[in-house]
Amino acid sequence: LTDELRARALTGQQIAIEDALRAMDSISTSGGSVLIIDTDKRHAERVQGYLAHEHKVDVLLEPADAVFQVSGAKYELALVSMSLNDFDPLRVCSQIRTVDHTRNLPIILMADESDKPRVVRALDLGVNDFISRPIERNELMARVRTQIRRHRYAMELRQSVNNSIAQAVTDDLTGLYNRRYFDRHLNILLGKAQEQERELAVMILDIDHFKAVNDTYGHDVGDVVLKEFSARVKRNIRGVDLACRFGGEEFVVLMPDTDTSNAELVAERVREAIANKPFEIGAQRPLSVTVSVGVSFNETGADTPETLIKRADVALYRAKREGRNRVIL
Ligand code: GH3
Ligand code: MG
Ligand code: MG
Ligand code: MG
Repeated sequence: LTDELRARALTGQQIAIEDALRAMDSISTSGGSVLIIDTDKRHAERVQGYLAHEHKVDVLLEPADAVFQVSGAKYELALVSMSLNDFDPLRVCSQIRTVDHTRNLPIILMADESDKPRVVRALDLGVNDFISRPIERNELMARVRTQIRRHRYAMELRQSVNNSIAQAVTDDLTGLYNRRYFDRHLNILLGKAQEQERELAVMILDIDHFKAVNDTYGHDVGDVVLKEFSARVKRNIRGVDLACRFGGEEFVVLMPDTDTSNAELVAERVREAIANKPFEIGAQRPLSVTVSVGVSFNETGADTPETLIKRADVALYRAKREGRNRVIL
């Protein structure tokens, strides 16, 4: 398909999925990072020899250290022997499944005929595959490739889903949350605040005379200022506060569990963080920027998202009228 046809035929989301699938098709199955867990040194080394020309293979002879070893490195596959002396191989596997960042590690069991009943149970418990001893080289290589391919597919998919989610909720220029995310979040936070009779403060910020920045220095410099402005806002609020680009050069911050005096403190801190240090705009002299801020508070039970925002907006316009570069509650 040409780009134009694609754009017409598919929505953005479909394009993202198509791209992810295409990326997955080109995933290689070699150069894997494999860990063999086996107390039988000779056997482990033979298996290692089978795989070594295609993958990077470590051997762990001490199953007690398995979880430690696996979580410390970026393995893409564990080959676990069903004969581990005093250790229960299924326990080793379930430990690997318990630790957060090894949960998705593929596991292949190396099993004797007599291990079959336990292997079946292990497959039920989430082990990915098994291979019978004596191990046949080509079979081993095929099973290893399959698991590595699946693992890499899954990682790729997880990554691209995470990226799309992140992209859907953020503003491209500033990296702050976007308006859509803000609206949903305000609904949820306000509901919670009213249910639990807790405080919620809303702060709206609007850069002063921003049109003059664009008119004097150009749109690109305006964008640089918007980015730096956002970074400063972010640095001066808490992790639980939610900062979002409301539109243009207007921003809003939601502050849960924040009373009047704390909200005023934060708003003043942000205002100063903007006003006290001129913005670097490349070759030209640093630029003084100021911001006006309006703050409102949830009046338990009575407020809707709209009334809450409206009051902050009224406060903001008072701040503008009274001379800008100030906070009004
Ligand atoms: P006031 O102090 O009353 O807020 O004055 P102002 O000039 O900031 O207000 P106004 O709302 O008139 O101007 C906002 C300007 O912000 C106009 C618009 O071109 C600019 N703007 C909006 N979005 C962007 C953007 O993404 N990048 C840049 N560079 N400028 C933007
Ligand atoms: Mg304006
Ligand atoms: Mg403005
Ligand atoms: Mg504005």
